[in-house]
Amino acid sequence: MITLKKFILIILISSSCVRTEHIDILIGARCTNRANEKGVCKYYNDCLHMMNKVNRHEILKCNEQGIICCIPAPTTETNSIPIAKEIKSERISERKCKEYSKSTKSNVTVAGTRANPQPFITENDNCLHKSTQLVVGGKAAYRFEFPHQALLGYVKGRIHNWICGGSLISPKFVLTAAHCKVHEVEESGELIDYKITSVKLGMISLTKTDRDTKILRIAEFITHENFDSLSKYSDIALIRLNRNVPFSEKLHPICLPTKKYEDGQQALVTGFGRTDSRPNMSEKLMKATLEQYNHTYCNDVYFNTIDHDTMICYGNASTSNVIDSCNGDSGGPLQIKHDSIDCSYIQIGIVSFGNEHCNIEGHPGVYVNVFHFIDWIEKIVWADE
Ligand code: 4AZ
Repeated sequence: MITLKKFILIILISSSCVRTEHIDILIGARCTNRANEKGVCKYYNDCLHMMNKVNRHEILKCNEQGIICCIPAPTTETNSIPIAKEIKSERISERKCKEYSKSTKSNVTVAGTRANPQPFITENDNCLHKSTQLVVGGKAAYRFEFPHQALLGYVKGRIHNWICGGSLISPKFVLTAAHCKVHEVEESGELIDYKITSVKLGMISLTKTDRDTKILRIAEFITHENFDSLSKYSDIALIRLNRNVPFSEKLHPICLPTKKYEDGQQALVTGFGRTDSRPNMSEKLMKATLEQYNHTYCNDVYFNTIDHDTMICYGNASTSNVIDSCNGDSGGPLQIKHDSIDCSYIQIGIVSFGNEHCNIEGHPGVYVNVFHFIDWIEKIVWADE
């Protein structure tokens, strides 16, 4: 529909629209209108969105012959294409996840054939954990199945213990639980603090190492500023390693989540934590499938101490064979297979706490909701990007 005002405007401008050489010089010149908006001199016909200006006095003419100061249309105008708002920019952790997954591929040169003598380069997929099988009960992981799994080492005098878990998330950072900073042990009636000193990667066994196992020193232990050791709120920390870890198909990082997962979501927990009723850590890396418990139920079990945003509860509903994480699994990852990036896992939780007897029926374990802390992680891990 054309309003009377717009009609007058068209007559006014089109009647004086004569193109001469002198006018061509004006076209493209910068101009500023009375509202101090910046534009470019254009023929009225090349700037039709200005038709929407209700007050024609706002339209500044660059000359008297149909050239106006054309102010670019705002992107929020109703007639603009509404895609700009919907384009979701990729998080740095997503970009890094794709980049790191390339370490599981290698380029190989294939010799030419008689019919096609030119050699060509092709990509080899070296992924060592292709299966997406779920695990029934706790089971030993196979070699290189969890290439991001870390073990944290503690020292007191000449005694060295591997106690908490962690996960490699970049060449220099391991994600873990804040409560893993120190390890308290009762010795002859006294509480002794063991200090964290090292990180082990690329291992399948608690104590044995081989040529794929790496032991690194800790440069810095960064505890989340809101960590509360009593409630275990914000039980999340980052370990800065003293050097970069070279990636391969045997050792590469886990990805961070891009969303919060729902009740019933299944995930794998891994660690060297206590199994059955044995008092010691497991010699083998173990894996178990758990599922997300409803928040209200979990909050009831833990006497209203579970924070809905920062904590998630995972357990196993089986009554015959209760599966759980346990002492020593703390700091380790709760993960799922990546649905779109080949050979990658996504870490949705960090083992935080639970019932001290572990496999109690109807008693899920409590995990840090990693998704809630993505901004905090990204700011530290990829600070220079
Ligand atoms: C621990 O002390 C621990 N069942 C970790 C997880 C759970 C219990 C205890 C959850 O490291």
